[in-house]
Amino acid sequence: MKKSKLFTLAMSAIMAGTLLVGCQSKSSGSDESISDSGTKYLIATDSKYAPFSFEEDGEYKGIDVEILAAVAEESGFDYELKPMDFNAIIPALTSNQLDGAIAGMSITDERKEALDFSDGYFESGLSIVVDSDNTEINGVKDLNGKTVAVKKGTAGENWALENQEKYNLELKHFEDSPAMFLAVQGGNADFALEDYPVIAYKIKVDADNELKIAGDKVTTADYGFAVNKGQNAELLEKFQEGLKAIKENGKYDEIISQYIDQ
Ligand code: ASN
Repeated sequence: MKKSKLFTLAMSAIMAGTLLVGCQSKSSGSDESISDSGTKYLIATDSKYAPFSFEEDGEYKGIDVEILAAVAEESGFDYELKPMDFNAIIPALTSNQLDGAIAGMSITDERKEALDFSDGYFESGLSIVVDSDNTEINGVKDLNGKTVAVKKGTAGENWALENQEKYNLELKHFEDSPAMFLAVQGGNADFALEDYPVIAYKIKVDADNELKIAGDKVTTADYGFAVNKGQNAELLEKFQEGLKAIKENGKYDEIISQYIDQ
C-alpha cells in the first residue's frame, strides 16, 4: 500500500519534472504559471530534504517551505512550490524554467557565478555520515581508499570530486538524500557526505536509523534563496525584505524551533 503510493508519487514527480522541462519557458512566454507578469512565481524546493523540505501526509513542510510561506505573506507575493530532485534545480533556474529556489542550497563562489543569492538564512556545512557500527572512520583523516555516497549536484558531491585524488575515494552518486543514507546503512558505501542539520535531524527523528556522524564538520556554508543571475531581482528583493521582517517579528525563530533544538 505504502509502496504503491510512493511509486505513484514518484511517477507524478517524474511527470511533473518532464512537464516543467518540456513546456515552461519564460522566453517563449507560452506558460502563464511562470511569472512573466510578476504575479505568480514558480519556486523549487528539494523534494526529500528534511527538516528543510519534505512531504508528510500529502503536504510539503519544513524550514524552507515554511520560511518561503512566511516571507511571501510578509512581502505579498504569490508562488507555486515545485518540489524537485536537487540536481535538476540549478539547471532549471539558469534556463529560466524556475523563478527561484529555496532548497537547502549552500551559497558557494562557484554557484554565485550562475545565480544570485539572498543573505544566508541558515548556517550549515558538510558532515561525514557512517553506519552506527563503524569504528574505523572518525574524521577526514580516515577517509583514504573509502567509497563515498554523494547526492548529485550538491556541495557534498563537489567536495568528494575535489578530494577524490587526495583520499583515493570511490564515488557513488545518488538522486536524493534518503538513497544516500540507505547506501551507507546497507554497506554499499563506507560513508556519505550530508549537511549537518539534515543528518542530525534524521538521527533525531528516525528511530530505525543506523547512522552516526563521524568527527567534526568538514565545511561550513550558509543556505541562501537563489534566482538566476541578473534576473528576478524583484523576487530576490522581496525575499530579502520578507526574511528581514520575519527575523524581526519572531516568525523565523518560531519556524526553526519546530525542527531544530536551539
Ligand atoms: N545542501 C545541498 C547543497 O547545497 C543541497 C541539497 O542537498 N538540497 O549542495
